[in-house]
Amino acid sequence: MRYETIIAESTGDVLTLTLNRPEVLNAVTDTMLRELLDMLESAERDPAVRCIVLTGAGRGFCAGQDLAIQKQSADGPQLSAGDHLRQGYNPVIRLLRAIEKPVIAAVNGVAAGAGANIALACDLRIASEAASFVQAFVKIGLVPDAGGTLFLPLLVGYAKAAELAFIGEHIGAEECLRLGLINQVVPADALMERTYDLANRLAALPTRAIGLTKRAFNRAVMPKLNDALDLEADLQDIAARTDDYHEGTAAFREKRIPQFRGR
Ligand code: T3D
Repeated sequence: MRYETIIAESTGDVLTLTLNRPEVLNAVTDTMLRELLDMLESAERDPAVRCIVLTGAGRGFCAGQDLAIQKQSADGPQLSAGDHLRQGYNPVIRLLRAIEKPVIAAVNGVAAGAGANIALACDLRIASEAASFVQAFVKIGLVPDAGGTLFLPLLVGYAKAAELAFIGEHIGAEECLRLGLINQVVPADALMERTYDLANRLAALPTRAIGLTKRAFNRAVMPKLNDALDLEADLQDIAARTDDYHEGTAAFREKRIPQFRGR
């Protein structure tokens, strides 16, 4: 497979996947989802990969779904928001959790919408001081997806998760650390060096045991991940039929403040 939207680089036992659409803060396209899934499947099979790093090119980590393009299935017709999650995002999120190797998100800048939740699906998050997280869904009339309805309350507790998801406020790296959303904050120019210190350290440990530990953590704290992903897709189909969704996405494209009406 020839890759267009992600750069894959291996150094020793560490595979780095860099989301690479910097002009739109690495907003997600169908091609990006297919490529990410393909790369993760290869990494899962490859015994030479013992740790995976996911990061973004340019000043963003990932701005979530690309709001400027139509969503298409491989053979043409436009997909509903729910089918887009079922076919595109959910397999990636499932694999990020199922792959029995440590996965680190090196969050270099803003992580918004599904971009934030892709980072939350990783095992560990190191963020630059320039990073921020935003559950941007509500700003366009959507429901958190890409596992966010499970990862957020699991990591920060219900009250804070409700605040983040209902209001969609931007939160900086230090606040993310305080909340337990991320593991470390480092200076922007030290992000990749500090990430590789950790990645190389992990890759030199008994990674089979680490993978089995991940399996046990998945079973203990997120046994209903599949249910959450399925429900998010069903709910997104409802949300994406509202006037507020059409207003939210139009307002984003027209760079204006949306006028929501609750329907
Ligand atoms: O239907 C389904 O598939 C359901 C699935 C949904 C999954 C989701 O992820 S829904 C959430 C989608 N994401 C968003 O709503 C976030 C939209 N972006 C933003 O709110 C802001 O861009 C950020 C908070 C992320 C960053 O703000 P800022 O001020 O640092 O940057 P900017 O100026 O807004 O963005 C820079 C450029 O990237 C800009 O393009 P321009 O004006 O320079 O030509 C902007 O339009 C573009 N960009 C940013 N995010 C997206 C995007 N273009 C397309 N899609 C984006 N998501």
